[in-house]
Amino acid sequence: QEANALEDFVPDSSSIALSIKYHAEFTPSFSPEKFKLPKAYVATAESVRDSLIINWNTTYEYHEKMNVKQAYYLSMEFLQGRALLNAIGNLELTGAYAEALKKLGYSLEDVAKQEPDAALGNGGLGRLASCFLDSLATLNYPAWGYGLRYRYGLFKQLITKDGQEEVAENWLEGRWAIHGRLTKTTVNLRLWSTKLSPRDFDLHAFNVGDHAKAYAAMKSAEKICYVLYPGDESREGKTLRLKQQYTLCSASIQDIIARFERRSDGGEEKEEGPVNWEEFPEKVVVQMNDTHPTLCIPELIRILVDVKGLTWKQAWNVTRRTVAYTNHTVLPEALEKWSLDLVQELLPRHVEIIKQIDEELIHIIIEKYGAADVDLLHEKLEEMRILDNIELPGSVLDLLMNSKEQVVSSALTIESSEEEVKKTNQQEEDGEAEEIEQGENELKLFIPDPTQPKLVRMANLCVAGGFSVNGVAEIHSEIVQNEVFNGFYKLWPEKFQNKTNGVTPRRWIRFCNSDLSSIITKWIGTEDWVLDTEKLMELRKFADNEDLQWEWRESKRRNKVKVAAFLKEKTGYTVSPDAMFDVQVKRIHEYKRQLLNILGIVYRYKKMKEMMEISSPEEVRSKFVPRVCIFGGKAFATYVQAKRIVKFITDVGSTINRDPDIGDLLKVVFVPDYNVSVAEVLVPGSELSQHISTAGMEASGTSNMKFAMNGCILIGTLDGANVEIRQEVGEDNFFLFGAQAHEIAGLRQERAEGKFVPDPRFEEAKAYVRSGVFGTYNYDELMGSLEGNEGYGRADYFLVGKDFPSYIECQEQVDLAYRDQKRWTKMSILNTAGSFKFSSDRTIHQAMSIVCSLMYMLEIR
Ligand code: 26R
Repeated sequence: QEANALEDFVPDSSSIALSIKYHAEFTPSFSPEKFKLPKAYVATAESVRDSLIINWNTTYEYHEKMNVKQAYYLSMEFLQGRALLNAIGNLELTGAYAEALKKLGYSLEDVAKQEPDAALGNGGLGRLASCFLDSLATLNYPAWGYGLRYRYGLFKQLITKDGQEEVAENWLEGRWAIHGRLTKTTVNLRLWSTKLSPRDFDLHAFNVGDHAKAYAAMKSAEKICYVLYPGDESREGKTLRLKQQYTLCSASIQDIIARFERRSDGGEEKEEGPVNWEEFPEKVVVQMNDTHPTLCIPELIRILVDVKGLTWKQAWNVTRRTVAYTNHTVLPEALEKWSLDLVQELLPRHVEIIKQIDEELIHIIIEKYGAADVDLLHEKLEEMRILDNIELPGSVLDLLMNSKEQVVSSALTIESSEEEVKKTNQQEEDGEAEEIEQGENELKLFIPDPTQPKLVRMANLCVAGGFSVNGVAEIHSEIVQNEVFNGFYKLWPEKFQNKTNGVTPRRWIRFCNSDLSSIITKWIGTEDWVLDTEKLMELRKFADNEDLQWEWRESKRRNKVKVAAFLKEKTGYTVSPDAMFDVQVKRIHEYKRQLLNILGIVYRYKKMKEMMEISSPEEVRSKFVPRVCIFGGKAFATYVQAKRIVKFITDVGSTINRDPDIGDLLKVVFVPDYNVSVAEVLVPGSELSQHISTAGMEASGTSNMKFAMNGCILIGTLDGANVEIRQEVGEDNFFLFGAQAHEIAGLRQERAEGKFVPDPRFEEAKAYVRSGVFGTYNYDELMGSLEGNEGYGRADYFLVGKDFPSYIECQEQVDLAYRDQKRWTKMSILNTAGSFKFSSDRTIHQAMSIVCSLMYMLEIR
């Protein structure tokens, strides 16, 4: 009741100012002398936290009382970014906080900038998890997030003369409640960390002075959660990663089970009695964000069988109805496979369980394909088994032998029943023996290859152990069903589905682009679009309206001015807000083809220089639209080729940006340390954004959605969510180029056969790089990878050369469209209007209504 009384209390700016002052004085960790910015931030955050906790408790108590089905999102990554503005925005207290801080002599914006990003993730997969939590809270779904509380999140990226350098960054302790907009539902993100249990602390060693020994155990426990995704090249690295995954799974599953047990036997109206485990899947759904939390499956079975006393069959059935799997990549090198030896060493009981699941799966496969065609069966088992390169279990071998004998003896029975065929018993026996010998030979097919490692294929375990498998965009889900997991799709078509990704319109328009948001609200006539993005479609009818167009352009320009100031601060480069802002920000990866972008720029630069030799500056200006080309993104610390790309981009930038002939016509800027907060500045101020992966390789992409929402026009291939974005915003409002997914295999084949004839413009760009215009760094390796020289196996595997001509021609179309500012602004408005589908609210609604049809939404108001 106390909570309820507090619940109705809406703070105003005076009470907020009081609460901030209170925390500035009484929150430990600060001496009460001066009330400086960092302290203002902590005090403000503490005050916001008070509001969140009230709602959080209310939410939790309500869910407990109603005993609703609860969704658990398990993820090794959550890329939260900053929390403060998001939290007060969702509480609808932004104005009040701004005013309160003003009374205390601060600007909310400056205070908010004190907060370091919580970068507990690498990129798309982690950011998606955070957007989903926002939508779950906003839509009143009973949900929890589970992750790890890494001491060091993603490294901080420095750009030096040698390219990227990584530094560890210690983010401050965060405040972890995610509040839904206009609702009291507050979703908890529970982040586990590890420490030594006091009973394991070697007090004796400590007392006799062996401090090192006493501390070693502490360190060994704590280090599990020190760093996000440590390099897994070394055995040490791999072991640590596996321990991290197991920590997440075991802690979360134990927590989930405890809550289920408490809810099913607690409460006054409920009957006391044994826990009904059959009910577990009606109260719990565990969504695994990629395969990283796969150990949930054997862990749940382990606890149900070993601790709760269920039979194998019961536990397996409960598990199969509880967990679901989202696939986020089809790149073979990113599909997780663990060495069986390593898992055996760390988790022997789980290996027993995995072997049993593998055995169940083998029987299902045999049932489907029969044992008669041994080659077919072998092929299917190779493709679908969870254990790779591991002998068949005894029961399966017996079954295969028996079925061989049955096939043989039934053939013999038919033969002998035919009167014409007269064979002696001896002959028959000979024949039978021969056949069985042949059967044994065939069974040799199944003997493992001792030169190859024994592996556990986590994705196969997820598909076999879960009730649902989904891809993250239509084209990606097609590839999942028809290629990567086709064997499973034929077995269980009903398991497979698509859930096109989305992003939260709160953080990604309303809060990061309040300028454009007010314009949208003004023209639509309501702010409801923040909760119901379909309303954005209403902008379509004003796309040609000159007043809206003018407001729209002015708003974009104000955001560009902010970007220009930001670039100046971070890189020292001065750029003109009158130029087109052309952006590619995402992890640096060969398949994302930052190389295609930068080679396009190289080519453009060369053409400008050539034209300057023979034409007037006016003529050059009339041919090329001035552009600021912005790059950002981190390369995985040990990914050599990606790091070369970073170095190359910065080298091209330093040559072009210093070229006095070029001036504002072209600038190339690499923004260091791209993260969520940097994106919140860049996205609103971008005009063209690049999503140019080799078709079929980008599962979805999510920044493409953020850019489109903010009125940025996309240039891209038919890949991932680009396909659906183009469909929604209209073909005329998307710059499309490049080969399509279904052509890629054939094109690679062609290349391998030496049939590919490169476009002279591509050759020209590469030769220009090699001529040394961009400095003395040796670019042979980088350019060579596009040609397939010796030592670099996969000749232009990502088909940069193939798509280069259509890319630069498409860029000419971009220039043409930009010159006509009316046309461009209309395209921009239509991008925002057409982006309604890409709200994570839509994704979450689709997922929750199918995955948990038994769950009801709870409105806590
Ligand atoms: C385990 C290790 C090998 C590993 C591989 C891959 C760890 C992390 C990843 C990240 C992958 C799975 C990822 O981030 N995928 C991205 O997911 C986004 C959200 O669905 C997509 O938008 C994006 O296209 C995809 O690359």
